[in-house]
Amino acid sequence: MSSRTDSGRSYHKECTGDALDTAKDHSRDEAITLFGSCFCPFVQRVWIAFEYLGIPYKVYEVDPYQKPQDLLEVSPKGLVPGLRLNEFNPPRGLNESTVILEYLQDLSTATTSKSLLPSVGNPYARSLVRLQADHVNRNLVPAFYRFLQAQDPEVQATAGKEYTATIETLVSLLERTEREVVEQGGVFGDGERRALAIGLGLWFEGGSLGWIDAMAGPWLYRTKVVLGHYRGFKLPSNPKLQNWLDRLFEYPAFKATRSSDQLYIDSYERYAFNRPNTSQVANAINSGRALP
Ligand SMILES: N[C@@H](CCC(=O)N[C@@H](CS)C(=O)NCC(=O)O)C(=O)O
Repeated sequence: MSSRTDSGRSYHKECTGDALDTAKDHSRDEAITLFGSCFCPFVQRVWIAFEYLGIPYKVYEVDPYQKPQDLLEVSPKGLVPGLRLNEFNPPRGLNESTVILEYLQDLSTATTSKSLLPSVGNPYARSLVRLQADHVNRNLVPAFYRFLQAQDPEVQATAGKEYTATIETLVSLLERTEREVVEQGGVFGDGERRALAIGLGLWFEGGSLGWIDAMAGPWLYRTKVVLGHYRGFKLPSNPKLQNWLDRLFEYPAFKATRSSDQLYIDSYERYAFNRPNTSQVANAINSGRALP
């Protein structure tokens, strides 16, 4: 059943559930301050990476719609996520979730053995993962908002089909990666399969968190919770997709950044009823422009 009445709920300003515990554990000053908002999937992307890579950080929750001065200093459009790099004097800022993800990956390559990407010795595997991420940014994310913001039932039905198609394309890119990077060349033992799957993410049973998990996971979780609630949406019935998502949503670095489902349902009501001036993302979707 999809919910049809706008009850006027607004976005939350503080994490709940596991995410709140994680935020409390990261409330002391550190070399990096993460400017974030509890409902935001772009923030969750980089938060997952901090958790997985084990990079020290402080969480600082801000309201990006109020555009506080300290947020504008690190993120010129006043969008979260932003990073303040306190090791510089004066501190420097960094914004854009995908750029921040690259930054954290580079930091971790220099300091720890953990990686969200396949090794630099396997450029083709890295490119396949980037193709997946490119598809998510170019197609899946905008289609998510188009579907959620569509009001007319016929437009909703079309937008739902288009969104499903973007998930199916992601699945076929994951399958291609599995075929070309892991399966190709005959029979491997489990150890070799696991080694080949490093950086390819939780799609691979027994694998660890990867680039695509961080890039796509936040929207896939909101697909289940928010699109399920407001649009009665069901993911394509594909057992491999379902198993991937079950593993991902319960994976420690992902779970640690999840608020309660109710927080997302409340926070996305504005999008589901396409209230005017919901956000820069919502305005871009309504006017057919690229996302900010
Ligand atoms: N391209 C940006 C998008 C970030 C973004 O849109 N964040 C939203 C919250 S989910 C925001 O800060 N919105 C404030 C606004 O619309 O003014 C990124 O990838 O970091």
